[in-house]
Amino acid sequence: TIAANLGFPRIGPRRELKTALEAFWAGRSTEDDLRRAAGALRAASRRSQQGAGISHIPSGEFALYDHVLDTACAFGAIPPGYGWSGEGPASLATRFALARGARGSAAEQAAGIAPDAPALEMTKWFDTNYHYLVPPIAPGARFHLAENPWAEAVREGLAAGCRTRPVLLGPVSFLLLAKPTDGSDPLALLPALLPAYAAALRGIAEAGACWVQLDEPCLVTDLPAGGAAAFALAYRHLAEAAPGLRLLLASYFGGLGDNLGLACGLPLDGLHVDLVRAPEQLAPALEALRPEQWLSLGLIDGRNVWRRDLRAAFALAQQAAARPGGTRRLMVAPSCSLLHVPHSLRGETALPPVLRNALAFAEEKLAEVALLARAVDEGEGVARTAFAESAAALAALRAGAADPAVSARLAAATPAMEQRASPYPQRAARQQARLGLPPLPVTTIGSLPQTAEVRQARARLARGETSATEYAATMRRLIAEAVRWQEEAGVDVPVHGEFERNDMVKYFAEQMAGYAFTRHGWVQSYGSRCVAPPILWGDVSRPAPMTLDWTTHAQSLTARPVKGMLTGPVTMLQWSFVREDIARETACRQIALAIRDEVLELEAAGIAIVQIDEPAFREGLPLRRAEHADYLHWAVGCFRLAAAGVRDETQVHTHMCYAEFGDIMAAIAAMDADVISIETTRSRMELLAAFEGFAYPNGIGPGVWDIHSPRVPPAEEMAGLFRRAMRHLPAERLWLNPDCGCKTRAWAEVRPAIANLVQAARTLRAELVQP
Ligand code: THG
Ligand code: ZN
Repeated sequence: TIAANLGFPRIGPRRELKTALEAFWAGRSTEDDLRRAAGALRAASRRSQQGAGISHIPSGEFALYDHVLDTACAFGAIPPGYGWSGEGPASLATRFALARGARGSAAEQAAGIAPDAPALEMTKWFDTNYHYLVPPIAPGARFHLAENPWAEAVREGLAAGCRTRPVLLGPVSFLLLAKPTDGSDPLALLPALLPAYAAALRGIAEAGACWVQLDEPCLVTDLPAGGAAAFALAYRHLAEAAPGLRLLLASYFGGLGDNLGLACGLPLDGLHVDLVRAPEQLAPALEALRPEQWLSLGLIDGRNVWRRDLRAAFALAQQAAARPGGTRRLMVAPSCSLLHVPHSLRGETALPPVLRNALAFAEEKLAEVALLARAVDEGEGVARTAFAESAAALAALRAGAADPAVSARLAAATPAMEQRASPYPQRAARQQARLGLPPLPVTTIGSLPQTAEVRQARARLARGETSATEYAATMRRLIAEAVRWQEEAGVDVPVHGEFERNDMVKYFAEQMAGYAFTRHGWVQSYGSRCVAPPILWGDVSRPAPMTLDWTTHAQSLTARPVKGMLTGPVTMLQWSFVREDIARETACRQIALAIRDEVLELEAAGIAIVQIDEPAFREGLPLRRAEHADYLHWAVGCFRLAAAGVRDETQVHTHMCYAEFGDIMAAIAAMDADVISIETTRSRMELLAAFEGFAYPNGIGPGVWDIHSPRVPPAEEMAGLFRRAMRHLPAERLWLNPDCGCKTRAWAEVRPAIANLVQAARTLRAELVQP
């Protein structure tokens, strides 16, 4: 039985890749320096995996920025304008221009990169928090093997005495993740792509690999028309490409479901299945696989940070070992690549012991994999102590952070608590009577620029270099300056500016019981950007107010209604590593009750508008359509549980970014926020058609300033965009705001942009009176 791995974190135990990339981008290091740093990280990963007892070590899954981008580059799927000659490997300049957009440097110009070449679109990698770059593919695109990074990775490993298993994103998933520029069926390009993949496999075999791993995560989704035929065509072609090379097809992030027969019927040497998310597929997979085929058991969770109950995993492995041929063609592996978990628990010395003992990051997970593989061959005797220890650690965890008051409160929560007192039209009238806002009120999404001063103040507090009193005084001054500026600028609903926050999830998690934080638990989000998700390990409650002081301070300085700013329960859940002893819905409802407490306390203190952000609402959607309704039902319920305790006169806002609302409009309306602000600038208000098509019933602020760009749009441009919105929705329900928070922008951009936004509002209001 082979202990295998599917992919390893790339960012480095201390984010070495981030450091190396950002030094290179800043011109502080050379291409050689960057390549050396990357090579050292790969070498360290190989050593660490060898040390853990893994015999199938992945290679070629490392990427400087993104593996989907690298796949596109290897097969020559590079759009014009980025300085690629059409042959050979794309330069670093080309790759980084694709990833980040042209910077207009002399080096780029010399490399033939158009000064305005935009970054490729970025989107979420299935239901993870990783973002990949979407390769645009022109109609009639031709592919060829422009370089073979997988063969190089095999050679690099062999030179270091390690035969690795290269990992390619499979051709069908690659095409389904790409975006044909003319909107045509991406799978139509498969016949043109397959010869390039075949050439890659031949090169990999020549380099000395025995196995190759082809990742086809699309197999756990609802395939589009022609999907099954595409898989059959692709793998018939690839099986013949390099007869000596063994093909392992990896499915992960869920069960194969209705694609199980398809996957097992392909001419493959092996199939990897995710038995963490879908243990029930083991029996049908064992049934369907041919005796000469290998089965890779994804037994260790690559998506979460918990230690495995090894006896339960071993039971599954034994079930597989009982098949004809027994243990001869078996692999034990994590469920998916370990890209999505932090590197190692070493260094996490500050965690509560009962929590730490129940955790496993990438390195610890590989030790679990190796032990299970050994136990399959040598009998459970070799692992009996470990079995007992893992069970005890998880039991202690469950006992360790339980708070009976929280479960009692949740059990007592009634459906009425998810229901506002009156329907929207009545609430809107009462709110307007209280607030007296002009038509098309102007507001922002909540955060204002995180200047060096703001970040320094927080850092000094964290290092103990300032007292809490001194820090609070700085924050109160910043808030006062921000409120005064918003009044002068003509913002109708000012905010306090969120200077006290870094990450919108971490800030709240730090103030709730039930959460813990790592020191080095970084996970790559995209490129050099990382997040260190908080760990939700116990029952959640809010021991004390979280935002009350800052918000009421801001309100004390102005007669205009200050909007209180909170992060919603679904986003708190989605951007954390979450306990698994209770349902996600239950954990989310606990958070919802904690936020509800804050909402009601803000209301009691006279705050008339509270915004509960849910930027991650859409991304929680399950991969299979059949599971959407259930998720949306409880996610909407959690939002409402957090929001609906207020009186009619209190206005609830929410905010969502990362668009694509078309398919979840009913759920967004069911959240019943009085006002929702959304990102619409980049799609030039096209998104609003969805809101109109659905007849969205409540207030809405379609963003008119794309805060992801340093460009300050003129007032007339914002007004022009907004007039489109006014064609879709009645003016009485419309608000004017940017697309998203302003924390990543500088004051030099925010001041003129907000001035223009207010100017646009004045122009539009005049048109309302005199059309
Ligand atoms: N917070 C959390 N998760 C998230 C987001 C978030 N997941 C999805 C989305 N937003 C990802 N987007 C980003 C954007 C910026 C950064 C990371 C993810 C980022 N990170 C800093 C870095 O890598 O330098 C580190 C931030 C820190 O020090 O905490 O810039 O907003 N939880
Ligand atoms: Zn946003």
